[in-house]
Amino acid sequence: MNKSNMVKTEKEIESISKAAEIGDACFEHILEFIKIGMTEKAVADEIERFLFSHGATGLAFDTICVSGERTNLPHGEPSDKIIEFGDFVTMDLGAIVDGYCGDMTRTIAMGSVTEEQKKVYEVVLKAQTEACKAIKSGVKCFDVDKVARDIITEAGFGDYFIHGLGHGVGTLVHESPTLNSKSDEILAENMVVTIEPGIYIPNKFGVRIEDLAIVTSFGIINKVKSKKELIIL
Ligand SMILES: [Mn+2]
Repeated sequence: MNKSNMVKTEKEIESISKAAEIGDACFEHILEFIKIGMTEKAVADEIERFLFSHGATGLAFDTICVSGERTNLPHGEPSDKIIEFGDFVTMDLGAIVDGYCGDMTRTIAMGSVTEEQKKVYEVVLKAQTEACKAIKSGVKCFDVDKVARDIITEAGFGDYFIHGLGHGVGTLVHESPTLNSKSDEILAENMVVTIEPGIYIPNKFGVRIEDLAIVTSFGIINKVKSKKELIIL
């Protein structure tokens, strides 16, 4: 992909912004909808129903809704597992609007969290917010990845951040630039990228927080407005 395709036009950004807005509305709706005792599939179905009934013409990717131990699967498919008290639930969703993709992820807790869950969540949140602050035009992708990775590594969870920080988004949900530890691509104004660090602890749980943002010369314009602080329902 050449640079001119990575840099989005105003119109493209408008479409991606609309997709992100539908995603935010969907997440707000799901916070009311989701209950202990539902299956992951039931929640994923409701996410998709909402996206389509609020202007999506398609899905950017197969909706992810995983709970409990299954939150340690970054690309887990929604299953018949019942959402239980004490579970983390990770939802990764994206509408398509005018052919352009949305992409956002939130992890929420059902009922209560352990100290360990809280700790891991706070580390991912810090990595995510600091990486957001590090992004602007002229910055190399691996340097942004490093901001998040260093925070997670210093907290002792480096082995569990098993993917890159993010990726470009456009007509495809995964486009250039690639934000990972090896990518020396340079961010430019009006690129649209995700910021999505995660920690996935085998046999325990995982946390991922993902925003979708426009790169500018002064920082990002974050298109995902949903709350990032830990939500315990
Ligand atoms: Mn993504």
